[in-house]
Amino acid sequence: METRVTKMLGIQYPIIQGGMAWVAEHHLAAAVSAAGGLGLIGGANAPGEVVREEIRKAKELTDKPFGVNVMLMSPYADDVAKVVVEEGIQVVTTGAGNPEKYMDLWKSAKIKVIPVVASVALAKRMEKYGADAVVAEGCESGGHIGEATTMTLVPQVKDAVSIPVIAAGGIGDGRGIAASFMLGAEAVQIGTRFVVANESIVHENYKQRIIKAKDIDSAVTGRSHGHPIRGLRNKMTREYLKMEQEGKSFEELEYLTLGSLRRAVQEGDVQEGTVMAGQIAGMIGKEQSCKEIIEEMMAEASALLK
Ligand code: TUI
Repeated sequence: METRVTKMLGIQYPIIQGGMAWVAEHHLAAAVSAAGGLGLIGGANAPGEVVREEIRKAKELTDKPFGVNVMLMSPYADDVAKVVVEEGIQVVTTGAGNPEKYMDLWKSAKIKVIPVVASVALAKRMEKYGADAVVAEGCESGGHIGEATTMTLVPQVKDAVSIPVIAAGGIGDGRGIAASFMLGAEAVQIGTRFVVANESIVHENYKQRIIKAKDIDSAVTGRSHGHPIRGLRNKMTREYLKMEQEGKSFEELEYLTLGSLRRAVQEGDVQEGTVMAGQIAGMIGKEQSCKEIIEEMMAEASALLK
């Protein structure tokens, strides 16, 4: 399944890993890249120097290319944008905003720039500003999401741009990959399934919460203040949604979630922490290595696309 994306990135399989905050650290990124996909280190809200360390540790684990996701709402986004250039990173994805102001810097460093978009408008704008591909991410995804579903967004983005489109949101097996290709994608971005990978450092409670999740177990918090986040239902999401209904302010809601993703990922507090995950969690049934995940998905997809 060679596509413009596999050729551009020098990867064996058309699979890129989501740049998940707190989850996408060097072990996971290196394992996905070593298995023939494109691993990513998630910059999230981390300072530039922390991201630099992660990049260096990933380089020790694999010779294969890997990328960095720059989370544009981070107060450290400017620093991370420079660190990726200094560390010779060849692929950058961006999320939760418009990366226009970094395009010149990255393009002059010959970095492949792949913004994650949730609308046709941003996809077109990114192409105009020199993006090499876009990830069209539907609202089935975990974490910060837009409004459109993957099924509706991917073909509309495909029709609107000439650069390759990578599908994301709700993809967790070979059927999802095959379906994405039918919609015009030339690769997929996978998040939730890699959260439960053996190489993922998230707390076992977090992995088990995903493994036990059912189809309708996720909820979207933050719609009232324009920053919707999808995660698995728990005490935190119930309280958050109740406070949103009561019209509580952004500050009060923010206070509730301060550090809550870290608490779930590192301490395993899956009741009061934030368990970001996509709607496909209901289909994910076991922990496997990144290599097993990728090879199983590719075998299924290849058989369907024959
Ligand atoms: O970025 C993501 N997913 C994320 S980022 C994240 S960390 C975080 N934590 C707390 C609050 C906010 C973020 C967790 N999950 N996915 C890519 C993505 N980007 N989804 C949607 C968007 C997006 C939305 C609106 C991109 C651009 C945009 O508008 C930009 C503009 O200026 O038009």
